[in-house]
Amino acid sequence: MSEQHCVGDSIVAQRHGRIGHILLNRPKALNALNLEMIRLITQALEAWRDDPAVHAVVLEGAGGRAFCAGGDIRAVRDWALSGDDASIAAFFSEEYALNAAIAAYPKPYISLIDGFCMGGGIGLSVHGTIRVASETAQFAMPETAIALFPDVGATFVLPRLPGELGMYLGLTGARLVGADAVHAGLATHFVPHHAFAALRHTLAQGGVATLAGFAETLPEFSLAPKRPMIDHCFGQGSIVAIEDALRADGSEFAVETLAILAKMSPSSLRWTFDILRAGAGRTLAQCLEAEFALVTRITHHPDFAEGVRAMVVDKDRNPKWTGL
Ligand code: QUE
Repeated sequence: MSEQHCVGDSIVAQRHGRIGHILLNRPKALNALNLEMIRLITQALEAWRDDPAVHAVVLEGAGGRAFCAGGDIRAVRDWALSGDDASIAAFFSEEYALNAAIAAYPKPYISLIDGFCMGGGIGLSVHGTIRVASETAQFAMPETAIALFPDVGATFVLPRLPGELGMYLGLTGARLVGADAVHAGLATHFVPHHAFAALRHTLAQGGVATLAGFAETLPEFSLAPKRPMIDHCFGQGSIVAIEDALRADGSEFAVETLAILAKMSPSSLRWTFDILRAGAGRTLAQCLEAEFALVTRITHHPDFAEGVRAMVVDKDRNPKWTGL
């Protein structure tokens, strides 16, 4: 692999000592994943798989504000509006293939996560062996706000989080700060942001075992007091039953959660509920296959173009759902 790069590259892949280092490098777009980045990451992982000089892969986001804030959902909307189904299929099939390749990678795959880690960013990190979150990290699967659903293998991961946390996170898009992400199981280590440069250097010199020396005392799980209520309400058998349970609970948190659900695409809530429940009984490969079947169908639903318009393009945050 070439060690050359220019500043405009969307991905910078270089070997530093014993690690292959991948920098997601579209900081102005919060490192949102486009097809070029998906292809370049895939190529770097393939090149390092059988390279004995590379002991582990480390992934980071440029700019400090985001690890990766999602996928290039604007492009997907444009393809949906112009009827370019082939581009939509290429984008999601290659993204999901990368998620599977990360899960199967034969070397330690370490994500160092500062700032936003959402949607596609979760897919790039959560299937790897080690996910280091700093106190600035914010994890979320916010797709129901744009009439998508938690994909990139989240239909495998979310049902395996403690209790009904995954259903809660997937339906509401709630954000978890770094320490909470460790408690929930999306991240594996909590390391302060100021130690990332030293961690990167030490990993390159000493390999993965050096990580243990960087662990910070984990603050308590801020959702711990809410867990019984979340498990009860989000363990119901339908969206209607979840909403009824939240109303019956009546706590401030339940009322806020109802208000969040009321803003999401109603169609999206229903297909998210169904695919998360089904994901509990599927392998990762089966989950990705089911996600691909669903995503290529629902990107044609009018709520998707409208959701991306409201949340990403015009940013008025006021989508007009069809209600179908
Ligand atoms: C819900 C989402 C996404 C979102 C906003 C939501 C999403 C996504 C982006 C995003 C972020 C940064 C970018 C970009 C898109 O925003 O999935 O092009 O530069 O990728 O409310 O699901």
